Amino acid sequence: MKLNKLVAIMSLAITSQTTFGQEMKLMDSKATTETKNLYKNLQKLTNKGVMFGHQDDLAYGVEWKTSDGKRSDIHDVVKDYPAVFGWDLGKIEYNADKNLDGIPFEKMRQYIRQVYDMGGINTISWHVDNPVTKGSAWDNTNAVSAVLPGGKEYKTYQSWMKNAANFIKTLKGSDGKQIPILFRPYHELNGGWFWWGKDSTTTDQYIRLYQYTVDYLKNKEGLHNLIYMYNTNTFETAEEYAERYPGDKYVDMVSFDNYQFNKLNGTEADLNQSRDKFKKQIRNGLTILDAFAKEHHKIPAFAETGLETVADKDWWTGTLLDVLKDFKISYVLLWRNHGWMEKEKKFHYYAPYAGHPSAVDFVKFYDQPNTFFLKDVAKENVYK
Ligand code: BMA
Repeated sequence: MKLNKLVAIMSLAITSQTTFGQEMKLMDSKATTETKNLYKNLQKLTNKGVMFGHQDDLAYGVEWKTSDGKRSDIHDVVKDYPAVFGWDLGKIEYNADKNLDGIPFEKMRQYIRQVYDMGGINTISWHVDNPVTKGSAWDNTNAVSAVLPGGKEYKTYQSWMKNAANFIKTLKGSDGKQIPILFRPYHELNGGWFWWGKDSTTTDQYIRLYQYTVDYLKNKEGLHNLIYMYNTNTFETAEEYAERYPGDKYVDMVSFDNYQFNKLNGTEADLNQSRDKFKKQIRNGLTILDAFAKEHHKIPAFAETGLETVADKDWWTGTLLDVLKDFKISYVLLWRNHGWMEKEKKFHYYAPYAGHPSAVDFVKFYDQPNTFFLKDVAKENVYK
């Protein structure tokens, strides 16, 4: 073997070791044992394949609205659950009974426990209302300066964070342990639609908000079961991705969201165009994310994606996996299976259900050795 080839192979081995190696540590030095173990096992799993995640998976599906927590559109198709389950805290700020999409918090708590008990992983986002106007998260009226120390809604926001913290504190497994959560606050930060987004905040304000939230939950509330995620929406350059990064001491995982959009007019041309654009975007995004994760020693994830109604029957292997197979990424999460939306007069869902045209291809996706669902992950005992 030529020396330069040997050096190349050795440096490759070293790079991949330092990427997801032992020195990657949670930024919270007081993290619970289960949380530390989960982080360590996420690194291990990321080297082997990609976990499949789904938002609100156990709560409802396209054709059903309530369940005992066993039903899942994914399970109906592959007889296995996702490995990662997404939940959203929107409306916890008022101690409401239900979240913004109608899931009773009481039930959410049970689902999260069930996931942990089964050996799966929970991730939480928070579409928190605008603290100034009390409009939705999508009300992008400037609000960040008002909630930072000295601001006029500081006290209100403290109480909102307290309500979120109190809910998180109640998340315990049957073993009595605090359940580790991949927490993804202030997501899609480079979009302009949320009040913490680019159109309503400066870079400095965003970073202060993120850091202040972490410090509050970790130091004031004493929560040590959170793995913090940095999350952007679609982006083009490494500079754009890094612009509002709150720093290595505040983040454990790095991620982005990116959806495929087509006009859903059913034409071949429309689909081909949106598919090409999406594949290009996510390949570019994952390439930049991979380099950023390596440089900062963080675990990468593809935190939200999907094509509404999965209007492409080979989407799972032909589009999603066709790009993901070239990257090391901890998980990919598909957004929620709401079903029919009366107001919008359209279907809103991102994962297949039994009998859906893409279900056959989804089984193919499931059968790949490098796509992980609950059975694969439960075997690994990720909290041990
Ligand atoms: C959006 C849509 C909304 C939902 C929100 C928060 O993408 O699914 O219907 O309220 O996410 O889950």
